[in-house]
Amino acid sequence: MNGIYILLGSNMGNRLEYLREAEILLIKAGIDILDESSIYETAPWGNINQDWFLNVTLQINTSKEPEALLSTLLDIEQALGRIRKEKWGERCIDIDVLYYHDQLIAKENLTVPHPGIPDRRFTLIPLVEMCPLECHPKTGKTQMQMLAECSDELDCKLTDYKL
Ligand code: PH2
Ligand code: MG
Ligand code: MG
Repeated sequence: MNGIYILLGSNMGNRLEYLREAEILLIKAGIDILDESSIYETAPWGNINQDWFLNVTLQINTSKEPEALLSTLLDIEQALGRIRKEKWGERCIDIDVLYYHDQLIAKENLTVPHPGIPDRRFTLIPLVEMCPLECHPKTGKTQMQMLAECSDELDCKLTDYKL
């Protein structure tokens, strides 16, 4: 995997506005946005009793190490008013680190690559759009291969929304 990829998700309130605000705060924090996927409207994974999400993946550049990047992302979630209730519960904004180049990190608060990638179409579909042939640093599988093998069948609809 060549690059740093993050996933933004929102399923509360004005979802598109939350994604846009998050992007503005990322830039304000000194994080460069190199590329972005389309925005997808996605069925809730894990806890189906909640509203659909908007999801988008960004390729970023930053001099921050993974832990410092995570802490910036959590600050941005907080600034946008995220309140953590239950695991996989509804959220106005969630920002996850998917890949940090080929780094493998297994810490209590941070696992990279994100362990959910192979099981989630809402993550794999935008990744395939951006970097289909980049390999997962642990399994060596391309994003395309993972999508082909993914058993998740939840809807992931391309939208015309723009950040
Ligand atoms: N995030 C989750 C749990 N479920 N479902 C969709 N469609 N999109 C998400 O971003 C998402 C989810 C945990 O962070
Ligand atoms: Mg998440
Ligand atoms: Mg998160």
